[in-house]
Amino acid sequence: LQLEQGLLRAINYDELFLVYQPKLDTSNMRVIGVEALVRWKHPHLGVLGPASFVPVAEKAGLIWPLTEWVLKNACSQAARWYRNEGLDLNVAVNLSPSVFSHQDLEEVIEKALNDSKLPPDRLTLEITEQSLMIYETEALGVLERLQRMGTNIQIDDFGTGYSSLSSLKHYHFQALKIDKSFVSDVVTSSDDAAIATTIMFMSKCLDMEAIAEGVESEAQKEFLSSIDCRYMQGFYFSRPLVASEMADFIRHLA
Ligand code: G
Ligand code: G
Ligand code: MN
Ligand code: NA
Repeated sequence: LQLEQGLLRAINYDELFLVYQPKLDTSNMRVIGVEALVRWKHPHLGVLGPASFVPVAEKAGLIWPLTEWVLKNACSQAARWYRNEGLDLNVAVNLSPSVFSHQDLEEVIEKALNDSKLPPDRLTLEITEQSLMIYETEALGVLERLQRMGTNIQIDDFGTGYSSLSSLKHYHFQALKIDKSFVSDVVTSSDDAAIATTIMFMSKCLDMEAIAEGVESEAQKEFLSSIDCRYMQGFYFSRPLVASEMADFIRHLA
């Protein structure tokens, strides 16, 4: 209960902040975008990760204001990077399944884009397979309209949810994100290697991109490259950074 009450205060009084993890094209070592990840600088408990408060937000009916806060701040930061530092970065926001039941999702996204003046194609929405299952018809309609608006849709944690192969057939997403649970043992587990290879093959057949997440080692990167996976994200390249660290990170990559 205390965490619940604190969370409302956190949203309204900016105790939340975002960190941004680069997604790379490993064929040329360019940053293709960044994923915004929310943190809570709690006055007594220190910095909390989303695993400890997103479920609280869901239960307390605060997922909606939290999502609005994240969208607004991620879009403004992307616009600010461009204006102040000449960094043209696509920013990705994670959407919980429950926000698809909210009627104003499109309006809120449009408002975040308008207020920040961020072009829609600089915003990516990361959704999970669960979103496609629970709200199948609803979500697909919303996603279609959001994509028509110009935003990119990527399927997060791909392969860990109830399979939504039928929605892949009906709907063209920009990318599948290969879940880090498959990447972590991809070098030593022939099962995980087979799963990663299959997801790569499937994404290619369906004309979608694939991004491997949770890449932590050179050996994982090499294996993924060998199955033609060029887009990667993970601690091997960079941990999530605060906004002011991004320009330096990109400069040192070049
Ligand atoms: O940030 P971390 O690296 O600890 O992320 C843990 C989980 O929290 C991931 O599944 C990630 O997708 C999720 N997450 C991070 N930021 C957000 C957010 O702003 N909204 C939602 N709904 N989930 C988030
Ligand atoms: O579910 P989602 O993909 O949005 O989760 C992102 C989460 O993964 C964040 O908590 C982020 O900090 C974490 N993460 C990012 N890169 C790595 C990595 O290389 N290894 C591990 N173990 N976690 C990572
Ligand atoms: Mn994600
Ligand atoms: Na993920």
